[in-house]
Amino acid sequence: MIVTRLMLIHSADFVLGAVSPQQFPADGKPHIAFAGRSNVGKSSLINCLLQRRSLARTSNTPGRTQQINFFLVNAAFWFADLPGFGYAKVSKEERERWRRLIETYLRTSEDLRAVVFLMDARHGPQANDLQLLEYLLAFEVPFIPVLTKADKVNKTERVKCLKALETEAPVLAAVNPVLFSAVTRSGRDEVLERVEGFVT
Ligand SMILES: Nc1nc2c(ncn2[C@@H]2O[C@H](COP(=O)(O)OP(=O)(O)OP(=O)(O)O)[C@@H](O)[C@H]2O)c(=O)[nH]1
Ligand SMILES: [Mg+2]
Repeated sequence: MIVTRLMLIHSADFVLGAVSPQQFPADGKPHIAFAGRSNVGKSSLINCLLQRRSLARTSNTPGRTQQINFFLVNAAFWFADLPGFGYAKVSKEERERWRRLIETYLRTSEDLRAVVFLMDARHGPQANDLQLLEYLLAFEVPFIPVLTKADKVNKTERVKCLKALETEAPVLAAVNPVLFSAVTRSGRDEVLERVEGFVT
């Protein structure tokens, strides 16, 4: 039997919320970013990975994370919680500002190793998700696809979501999306293992 030892999280601290590119950490430590539509579960996944109840703020109010929140993990690498995109109730200007901030981050961050790409397991890829995918491909950023809220789907819905991914975003389907639930914590170890592969 092969026993792989999973990375231990011994420290995790919120360091800053960046509203402009000058604030992005550039200390040479690797970055892993978490991206996806508003309310998809980015902050919940970060809290689950870091074993902290509310380090990253979660909410029932979509669009609450309006800056790029940076967490330093094990004093060795950064987690970047990107603002959720695609939330209809914010102004057009605000949405455009977020889009530019995210785009600049993905395009210019030298230490960005991979993006954890979150999609809701109930809905499959949406137009906004495909836009994000285009950025990642254009800027050559590797990605780890994660289907969130797995506790809310049954097997039939899960299969349907995976089929939709295969047709609409075969490049995502090809790298084996991880099914994750912040409620049951299923999929946590697999996400962490893949993250580890990019930061060590
Ligand atoms: N059932 C279930 N609910 C979840 C899961 N993950 C997140 N949620 C809920 O979904 C809502 C949004 O979660 P967040 O983690 O705040 O989502 P987010 O992507 O960070 O949202 P923004 O920062 O607004 O873009 C919260 O009410 C969470 O409790 C999950 O795996 N299962
Ligand atoms: Mg959030």
